[in-house]
Amino acid sequence: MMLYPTTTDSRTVIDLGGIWDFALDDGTGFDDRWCAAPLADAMTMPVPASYNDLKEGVDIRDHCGWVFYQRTVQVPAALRGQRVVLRADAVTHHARVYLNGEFLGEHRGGFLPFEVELDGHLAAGDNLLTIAVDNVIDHTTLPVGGTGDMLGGGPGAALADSPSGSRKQNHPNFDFFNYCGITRPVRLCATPREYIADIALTSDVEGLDGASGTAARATVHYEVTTVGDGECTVELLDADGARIDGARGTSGELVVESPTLWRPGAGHLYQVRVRFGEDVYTEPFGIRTVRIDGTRFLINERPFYFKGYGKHEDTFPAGRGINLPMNTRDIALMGWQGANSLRTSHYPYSEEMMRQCDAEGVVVIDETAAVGINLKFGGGAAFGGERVETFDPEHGVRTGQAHREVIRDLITRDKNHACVVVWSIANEPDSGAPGAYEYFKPLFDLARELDPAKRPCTLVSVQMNDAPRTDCSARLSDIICLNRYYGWYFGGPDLASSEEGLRAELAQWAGLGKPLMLTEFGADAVAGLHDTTPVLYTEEYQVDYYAMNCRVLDEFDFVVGEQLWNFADFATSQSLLRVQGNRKGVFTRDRKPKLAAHWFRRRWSAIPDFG
Ligand code: GCB
Repeated sequence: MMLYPTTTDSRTVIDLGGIWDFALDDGTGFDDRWCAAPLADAMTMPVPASYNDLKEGVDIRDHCGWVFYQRTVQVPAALRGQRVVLRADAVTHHARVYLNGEFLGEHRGGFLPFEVELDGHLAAGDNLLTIAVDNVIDHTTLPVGGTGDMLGGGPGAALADSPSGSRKQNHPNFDFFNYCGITRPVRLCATPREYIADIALTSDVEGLDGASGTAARATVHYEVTTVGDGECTVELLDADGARIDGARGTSGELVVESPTLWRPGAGHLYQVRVRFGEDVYTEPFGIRTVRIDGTRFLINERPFYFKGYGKHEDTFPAGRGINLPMNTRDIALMGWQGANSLRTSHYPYSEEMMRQCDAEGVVVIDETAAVGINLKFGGGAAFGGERVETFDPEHGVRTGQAHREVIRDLITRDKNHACVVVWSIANEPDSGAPGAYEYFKPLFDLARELDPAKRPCTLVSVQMNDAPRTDCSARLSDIICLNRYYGWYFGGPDLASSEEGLRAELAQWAGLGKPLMLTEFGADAVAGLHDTTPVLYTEEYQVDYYAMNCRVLDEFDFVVGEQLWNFADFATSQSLLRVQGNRKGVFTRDRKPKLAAHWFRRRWSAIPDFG
C-alpha cells in the first residue's frame, strides 16, 4: 500500500538525499542512545549509497552489524496539518527509525520500501532523524547468510586466517557483495489526511491481432484503496494527458478504443488519474497481455523470445546505491545490442528502474530477494559446518516468513508495471531437496493470489540431478528458468562434451510441455586477456562458450529465451574463484564491451523479439 512518491496538486515530496552524519556501531549505539543526540565523531556519508566502498579501509567495507545515519529535518509549517510519512525505498537489510530519540518503526528486508508515520512526532524547527541499519544475514533472512560461503567455505576460511581474522563477519550464501546502507532515496511525503493508499490496475484486451499488434479495445479495471471519507473519481488519460474515459467509485472500468499497446521496445503508457476527496494521484499504466500457451510465451498474443541479461545493481563507488545514469546507460547498451529483457537478479530493483523499463519497453522478470536458500553450496557445510538438508525443519533454513513478506511487498509494489511479465519466487534454491515442494507450493499460491494480473510465476533453478523429474520447479513453475554452466563449472574447458551435456538435458526438459529459458549461463573473462587458442578467462573463451551454448538453444523450439550471466562484471565476496569480483560480465564494470558483447550484438540483431 505504498504508491511511488510524487508531488501532485495535493501531495508534497521532500527528498532527504544529501550528506548525512554516519558512525559504525561499536556495540554501544543502542544502550547509549546514539539516536537521542548528535553522533559523536561522525563521518560524512552520502544518502543514498552503499557505504562499503566510500571510505578507506576494511573496517568500513567489511563492517558486520549496525551503523547509524543521522541528520536534522525541518518540515514546513504548512505541511504539518497533513499526514506526513517518512518513506525509505531500500535500507539494507534491517532499519530502525528514530525521531528526536523516539523509536518510530523498523523494517526488515533490504530491497523494498517502507513508511513510518511521523504524525504527532514532528516539532517546529530541527528534528533529529536517526536511521540505524543492520547488515547481518543469517538462516532466517533473505538473502541468506551463514558461516560458510557459497563458493566452498574457502572464502570464509581465507578471511578468517587473515590478520583481521577476529573481526565479526557476514558470510553471504550468494555470489554478490553484501553491499548495505541506505541505498535508495529517503523522502518525507505529505498527503491529505484522507488519502489514496493504493491503486491496482489490470486490463482486458479485445480484438487483438497478434500479427499487426493492434487491438479493437481495452478495458482497464481499477481498484482504489482509500483512507477516510470522500468521493472517488478516476480518469484514463493518454500519454499526452488527453482524457479518454472516466468513472466514479473506488472500483470500476475505463475503456479505450483502438489502444496503443505496450510492447517490447515501445513502452506506450497511459495515465490513470485518481481523485479522492482532496487527494490526487496519477499512475502510469501500459496495456498489454501476457499468456503462456503450451510451450510458447505470448506477449500481445505473439510468441516472445527473451534476449538479455541477469543483472545487478552494482556500480563503483556507490555499490548497490541507486545510480540513475548507469541504469540509463545499461538500457541504452541493451538497445544497442538488440536485447529486450532483464531479470532483477537477485532482489527487487529500484522503482526508478522499473518505471524506466516501463517507459522504454524493457521486459522484466521480477525477482524476490530469495537467494541462498540452498545449503548445498559450499559443499553443504553451511551454518556452523553441519551438513544439513536445506529444508530440515530443525536445522535447515527458517526463511518462510521473510519469503512470504518479500513476495507480498514485491507484488504490492510492482503489480501495475507493464514491464513485469513473470514473478521469480527465488534464485537457485535447493529445489530438488526433500521438503522443497512443500516449502514452495504455498509461496507460488501466495504470489498467484496476490497478483491481480495473474502473471506467470517461476523459480530460477540450478539443480541438475535428473531435474525434470526431481525439481519442484517442474511442477510449480509456469515457465522453466534454468541457470546452467555447461562449459564453465560443468565440463569447462571441454566445450565438446559440455555441448552434449546441455543438449541431453534440454532434450529431457522438452518432454515437460512448458516453455523454457536459460536465465543464467556464462563464463568469466577478464577484459584484456586474449589468446589464439581459447583458454579459460580469455575473452575468446567467453565467445566460444556462448557460441556453443547458443547453438544448442537454437535446436529447441520450446526454448523461449536466453539471458546471459551477467550484463557486467560485479563485486562479490573474496574468493580464489573471483578476480576482484565476478568477471562473467559481457561488459566490464564500467560498461566497456568485451568481445562477447559484440558477438551478441550480431546474434541478437538477427533474432526478432517475436517469432
Ligand atoms: C549462479 C548464481 C549467480 C552467480 C553465478 C556465478 O548460479 O545465480 O548469482 O554469480 O552463478 O557466476 O557463479
